[in-house]
Amino acid sequence: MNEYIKIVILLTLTIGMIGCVQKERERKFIAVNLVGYPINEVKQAFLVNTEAEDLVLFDENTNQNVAELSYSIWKEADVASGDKINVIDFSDFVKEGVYSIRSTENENIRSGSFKISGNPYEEVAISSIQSFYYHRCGLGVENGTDWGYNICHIDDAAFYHNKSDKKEVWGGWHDAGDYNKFSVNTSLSAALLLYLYEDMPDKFSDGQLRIPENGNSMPDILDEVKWAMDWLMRMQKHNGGVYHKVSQEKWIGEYLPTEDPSERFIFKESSGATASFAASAALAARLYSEFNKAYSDSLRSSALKAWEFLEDNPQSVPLGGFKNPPNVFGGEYGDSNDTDERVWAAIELYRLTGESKFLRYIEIKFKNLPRYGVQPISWRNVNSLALSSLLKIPETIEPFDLKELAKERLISQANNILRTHERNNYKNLVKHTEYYWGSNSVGLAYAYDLIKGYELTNNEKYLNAAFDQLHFVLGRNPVNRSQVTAVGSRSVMKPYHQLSELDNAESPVPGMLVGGPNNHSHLNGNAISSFPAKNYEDVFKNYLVNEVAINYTAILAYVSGYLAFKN
Ligand SMILES: [Ca+2]
Ligand SMILES: [Ca+2]
Ligand SMILES: [Zn+2]
Repeated sequence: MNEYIKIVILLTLTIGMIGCVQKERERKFIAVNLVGYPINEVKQAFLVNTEAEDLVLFDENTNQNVAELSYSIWKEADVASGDKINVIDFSDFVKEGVYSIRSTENENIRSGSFKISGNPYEEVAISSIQSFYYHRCGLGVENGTDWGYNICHIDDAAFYHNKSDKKEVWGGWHDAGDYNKFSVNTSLSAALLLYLYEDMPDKFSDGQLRIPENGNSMPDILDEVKWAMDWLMRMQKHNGGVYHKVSQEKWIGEYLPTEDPSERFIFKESSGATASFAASAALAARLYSEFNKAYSDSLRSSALKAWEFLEDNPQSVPLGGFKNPPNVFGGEYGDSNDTDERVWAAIELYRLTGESKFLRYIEIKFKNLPRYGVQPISWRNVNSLALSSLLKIPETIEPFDLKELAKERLISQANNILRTHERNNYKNLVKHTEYYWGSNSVGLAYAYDLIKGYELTNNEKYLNAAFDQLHFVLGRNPVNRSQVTAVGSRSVMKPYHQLSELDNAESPVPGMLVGGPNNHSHLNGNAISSFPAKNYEDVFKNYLVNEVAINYTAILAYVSGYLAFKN
């Protein structure tokens, strides 16, 4: 290719890009939380890239205009999306119903419909928790809905490094759009659901979910998590270590769970998986004890055995974190720093046993925990979970007050997040540089930190900003679509979730959070938009933006559950 042709192509591309940017900027719409707004909270919608003097709140049931609306203008365009936003505040409107916001003169300027009701987020929380049932591996899923499937993957699995040897590791949750199973991600997801239960136990009951354990007198959320904990216990070795994952060698295409022909293998143990398991099993042992003492005892001894492995192996196992062997592709979930997972385990084991050795470990390691820049909760970073759990220890901790230090760190983290919130015109919590794979879960992880900031200070500014992130995920965003499958009046309908794509049901499994806008990796190298927050499409094959995952949905469950049930 000669230089001249290169320049022509470059110019064409550049002009194309400008055209594309221009077109994106011209997209005019009204962005709302497409589920709705609680009666007594702040209610805001965004009029995007246009002005309109004639906005009304339209009652969808009576077909009447019920209020005239005004807005305030935000002068600067939003950095992540390029959008110019005008804020419509209708907090004063407190009548329950189903509404939309419309221009009376331009019928193209209208929002999707949304509710104003006492507790619009209860259905979000419950459907996100219910969705875990449709990730269960190793049983026939059948509950009278459209998304059942026959028993799958009962042959899990042979050891990758010794293929003639096998161990029973059926059970657990399929990780994401695919069917592999990862210990660190399962422990994290289970723990988030358990913390939600711990923080508001009277909101969770038996009979709440459509699962086989409905009616066994244990709260259904605990039954669902038990399915995962049972699997994690099967993943434990005799020496206490926990195998890192059960997975195929490489991706071989899309199948229904039952029809997946891939051979699956158990990979070696890692200290990250072992420490995360020790934390989640100790937490579970504490919460299950009032319902099932024998089960709680077995979780407790498994958690203590995992801790023994960690004591025997003070360095990361393997050094540098888990790596896929050569010729193995797909999820790696490697973590080069397991200190945060170990501290989290020690905190949960202290809360379970009261043994002073765990406290001594926390004291020594605590000072070495990285100070917060801003790090969202993930399978490789559990600092926020560890600190917020530490703060639930009722007594003062000697010799120096760890709790004061934890409190100071969590509040400083929350304040950092508020600064992003103030800069973003969409009032979400993700910096424009943070639209990488899974950005929706990053935003909700920050909302978790804000909820902790609120609990520590009672200052509503943290809580309101957490609500704003939920509004973003549920539709008040640059792509004008709820990022939760089949939840909200306009939502993700084509997630990368093999079951939802291949089954006969019209709608995907409801309640799953997709990864969301991703500006760091593009399908076939093609960016969807030149703006980070608009690199999203509701297209099955684009797993980089539209894949679901248990850890995404678990953080959605925590945040939506907390905001739904806090009163
Ligand atoms: Ca139950
Ligand atoms: Ca880590
Ligand atoms: Zn399965």
